[in-house]
Amino acid sequence: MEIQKYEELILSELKKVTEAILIKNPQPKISAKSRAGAEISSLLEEQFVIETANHQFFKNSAASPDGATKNPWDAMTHFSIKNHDEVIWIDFKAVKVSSADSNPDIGTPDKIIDLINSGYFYLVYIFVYYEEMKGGLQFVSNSDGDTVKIYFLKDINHTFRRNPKNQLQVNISAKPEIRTREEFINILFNKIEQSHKRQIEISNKALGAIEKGDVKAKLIEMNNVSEGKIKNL
Ligand SMILES: [Ca+2]
Repeated sequence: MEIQKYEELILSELKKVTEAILIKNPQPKISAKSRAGAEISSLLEEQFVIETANHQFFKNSAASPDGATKNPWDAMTHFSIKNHDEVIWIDFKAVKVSSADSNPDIGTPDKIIDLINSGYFYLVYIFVYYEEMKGGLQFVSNSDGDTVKIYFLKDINHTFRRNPKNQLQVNISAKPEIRTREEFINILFNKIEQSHKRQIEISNKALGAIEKGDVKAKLIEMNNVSEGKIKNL
């Protein structure tokens, strides 16, 4: 099977499942306050398992254990086709429509490296959108008119970056780009390399400033003045 067709099938089936969940839960009883993202994720995880219990392609779906914030996936499933079993890791992203221009962390690159090393490839982001309403929240569509935006990490917009906390980041509105799996491995390692180089540059600059010693000398001078005032009391 052609890889691109295979990927399109996985995404379209995942999208259908997520849309079905949203239709069944248009206004979940979740307060649109600080923990809304985590609570929406829990709802979607649970419902994903239920919705795929007897699915043509998705088997043995699981939701992340309660409170396991370091779990590499929110939900996972096995995409099964012609005796081929593909593990899929799902990361749900609940976006408040009013904050559509943020750059959230989307996970450490170590996750995808582990997944590829174990013989799989597909970490998928599923974005849903919500707005506050009286007594809770409701799912809505984004500015493109989609209630669900879905893409594989492998197809992430090329503007993504790795930050110094070893987290990948991308603008929430950035559109995915189709690339091959190998192209993704290459771009991922370019980004990791660029990130380390930026950090070296920042550190070199800081070391240069320390070497010059002005800041430290100024602090010592200021401290002498302050201490002098105390000593003269
Ligand atoms: Ca998530």
